[in-house]
This record gives sequence, structure tokens and C-alpha cells, in this order.
Amino acid sequence: MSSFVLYNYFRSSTSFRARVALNLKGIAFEYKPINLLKDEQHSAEYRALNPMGGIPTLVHDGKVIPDSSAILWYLEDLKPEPALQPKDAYLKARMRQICEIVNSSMHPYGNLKITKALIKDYGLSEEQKNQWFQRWIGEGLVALEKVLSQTSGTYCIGDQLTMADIYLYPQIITCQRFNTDLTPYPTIRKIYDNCHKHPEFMKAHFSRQIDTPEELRAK
Ligand SMILES: N[C@@H](CCC(=O)N[C@@H](CS)C(=O)NCC(=O)O)C(=O)O
Repeated sequence: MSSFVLYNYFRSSTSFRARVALNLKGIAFEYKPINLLKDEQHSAEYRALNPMGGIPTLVHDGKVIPDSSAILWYLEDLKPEPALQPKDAYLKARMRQICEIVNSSMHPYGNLKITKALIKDYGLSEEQKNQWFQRWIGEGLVALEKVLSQTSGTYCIGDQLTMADIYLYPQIITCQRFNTDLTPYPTIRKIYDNCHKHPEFMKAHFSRQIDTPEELRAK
């Protein structure tokens, strides 16, 4: 029998992407917590798996797959059904555009090592760090709202749940954590609400993982 081990952290948005994709594909996995607050992602042992020291990393029957995008596409190739991408080439391109906005133009600006460096190495205050986050995240949210007003139905691409939703939903949770005002983005909020009703999204939610601290656990 195949074995899947996921190195991840309850609150990480990139870890969420891998967890929900595994859930949606019906693949059981062993959960290996990597505590970002204890810098476990920078241990020599973990860096041997993932040289960027980022989570998640999936190990499938001894094969190491670091990086959430690589994991999602690996799972898609390994188990094409249920598909997490549209069949149509144009819609697939739009889906990738949404993933790319989140992955490259939003996620890094709130990433722990970046925000820590802003304070420790570049002397920013907490307030300045927050302004930095809101500035770049705001640019991404404005772009996403425009794109999604053209592409969305129930989910980012019509009514099919795709990788775009898997990228978007946890990024919005990060925005909520940073107190971003989401009222100007009704389409994003609609999709967030729809994903929030999905059982596999709820199973992968940060509040329901084995390393979720008691005070953040779903009641
Ligand atoms: N592009 C990578 C990014 C991985 C990444 O940076 N993940 C964050 C958690 S969401 C992390 O491990 N941060 C650790 C740190 O900043 O030290 C992916 O999608 O897997």
C-alpha cells in the first residue's frame, strides 16, 4: 500500500493547499507537524527534504515532493479524478492566473521569514509591517476581484472546484488574521463563503489539525 507523509503546519496557507488537495483526491496521509514558530523548517533534517526551508513537503513512497504547487500538480497527475482543473484550455489558463496571483503576488508578503526580517533586519515597527502587508495584499485583492468577476460562479472558475479555490481560500484566512478589510471584494467573499461550506475544506482547516493549539481549535 502507498504511503503519503505530509510535513506541514496547522496555520500555514501553503500547507492547507496540500491538505485539501489530498482530502479531495481521497488520499489518506500521515501528518508530520513542523512548528514554524520553533524554526523547525530550518533544521538540517527538514532542509534536506526542502532546501528552501518552506512547508509543505510531501513524501510519497520515499519520493520527496517539496512546494505546494509541485504537490498539487503531482497529485493531479497521479489521481486525475476528481479533477482539480477545468478541461478547457482557456479556463485552465485563467485558473493558473488566479493561482499565480495568490502564490507570487500575495503569499510571500505575509510569509513569516519576510515579515520577521522586516522587523529584525530592516527596523520596521509592527504598524509599518502591517502597512507593508496591506499594500501588497491590497493590490492582489483588487486584481483578484476583477478577474473573479469575469470567471467565477459558485467557485473561482464557474461552478467547478479547482486549484484556484485551493489557493484563494487560505489566503483570505491570512488576510482575516491581518485584519484586512474585505468589504470591497464581494466576489472574493462569495467564493470564500462557498469554500467554507465544503466538508474537505473544513477538514483541512487550520482549526482542526493535530498541531492546532487548544485556544485556536474549532469548538
Ligand atoms: N512556494 C512555497 C512557499 C512555502 C512557504 O514559504 N511556506 C511558508 C508557510 S505558509 C513557510 O514555510 N514559511 C516559513 C518561514 O517563513 O520561515 C510553497 O508553495 O510551498
